[in-house]
Amino acid sequence: MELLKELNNNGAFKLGQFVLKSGQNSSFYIDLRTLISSPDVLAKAAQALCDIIASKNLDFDYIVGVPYAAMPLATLVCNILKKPMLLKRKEAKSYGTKKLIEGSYEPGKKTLIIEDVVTTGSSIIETIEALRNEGLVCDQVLCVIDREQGGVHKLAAKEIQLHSITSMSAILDFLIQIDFITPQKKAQILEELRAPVAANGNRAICWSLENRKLLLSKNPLNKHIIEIMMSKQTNLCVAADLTKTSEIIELVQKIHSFICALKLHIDIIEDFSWDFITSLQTLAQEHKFVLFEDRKFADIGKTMELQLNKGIYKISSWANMVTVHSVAGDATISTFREVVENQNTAMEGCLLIAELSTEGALTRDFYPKETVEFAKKYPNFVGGFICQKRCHDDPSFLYWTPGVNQEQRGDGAGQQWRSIQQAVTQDKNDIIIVGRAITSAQDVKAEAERYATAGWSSLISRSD
Ligand code: 5BU
Repeated sequence: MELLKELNNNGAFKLGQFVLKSGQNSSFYIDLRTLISSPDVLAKAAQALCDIIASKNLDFDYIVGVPYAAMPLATLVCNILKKPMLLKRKEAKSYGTKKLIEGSYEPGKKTLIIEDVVTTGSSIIETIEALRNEGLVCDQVLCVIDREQGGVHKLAAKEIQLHSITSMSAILDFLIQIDFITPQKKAQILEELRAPVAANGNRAICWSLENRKLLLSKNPLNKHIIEIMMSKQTNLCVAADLTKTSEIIELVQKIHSFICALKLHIDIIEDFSWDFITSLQTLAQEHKFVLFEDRKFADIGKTMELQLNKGIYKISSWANMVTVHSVAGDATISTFREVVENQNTAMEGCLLIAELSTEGALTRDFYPKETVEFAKKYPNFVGGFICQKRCHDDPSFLYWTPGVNQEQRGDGAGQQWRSIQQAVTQDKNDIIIVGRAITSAQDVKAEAERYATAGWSSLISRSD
């Protein structure tokens, strides 16, 4: 009760219209990110977990927090109980030991798993399977909140016992007691959560930017872009395919209010200089847009790393995002994690090219689908896709599309253009990438405004 009060005071329980990770619509949202921002509440939650360990007499040798949200909690519990911790990586390291589990352990010993919120239990099962593969014994899980959405049964089927401090119904009862919700509201929330989650994504996923932002706490690139899109009301990315730095700066000075991203091909610029990069960065900072280098990386991981960090352009030092071909396989994509996580780079993430806009492109058949599978493995730094039609049903990704021109249909050199209405309303992309239609216009500023207005109105009037 004390902990529920604290969580509530810290804004952990929210009423509104939300889309959950499962795709379910819900009028209630539990935001436990507030835990790490409030040291007192975090400490209280850790103590409550220790109390359960004592009252249930749980016996174990190590503690593992399910990555990432539960790791701080697990650390505090280890500290209180003076027990050693193990770390489970989300993906195996691409270098050195390639281990999934970090820390010293002996096979056959017992591990207690700690989680913040349990929904269906799938991330716990993934963690436990990795630990069991290392020969560790793992059959007890301790969580702060059981959302009562089948987690207990799913875990029991794998011989795992779930213990929780509190549950969805206990939280809703507490919120009724403090007059935050009515009993009718509780019934409605439980009903919403009972709605089945369709594996094929047929359910009505809410695609509004407002809701999508909630899914993005772990993806800095998309969080940044959605914030810009919402505050500037634009889904326009201009492709500045000009060859002189002065032309690009002049272009940006005219169009900055209408764009969420500026896309460059740095290797077509004839008079590249670091002053140019500094000017672009200042403009991007002042007028809120991201710098997007459309480098289309496609090589072994080590070479991509060099191409990102070295050479004349040192792309990762200034570009917030880049494009990557999936053709070289998903292991090479993991290269980007270290670049994105390095504090000294500007990189926030990358887009995978699922489908090119050109006539006869080989990015068809199995290709977009396999590209999506790669992206799903790296949700923290793959922001989404370059595609022609929205290639996946997950609203936490953004779908960027080139090949947009309101007047013309092709450039005679393979490029295929279609209208904004086709690209956003029919093909369900989020961000339009427009080059020559704007850069070659008589009145560049007016044209950028026209594309931004039409793009945004198509996006916000789309229901899915
Ligand atoms: P356009 O002038 O609107 O055709 O410019 C489109 C830009 O998008 C240009 O910079 C291309 O390099 C880029 N592009 C594309 O057109 N098609 C693709 O499939 C990919 C990138 Br990926």
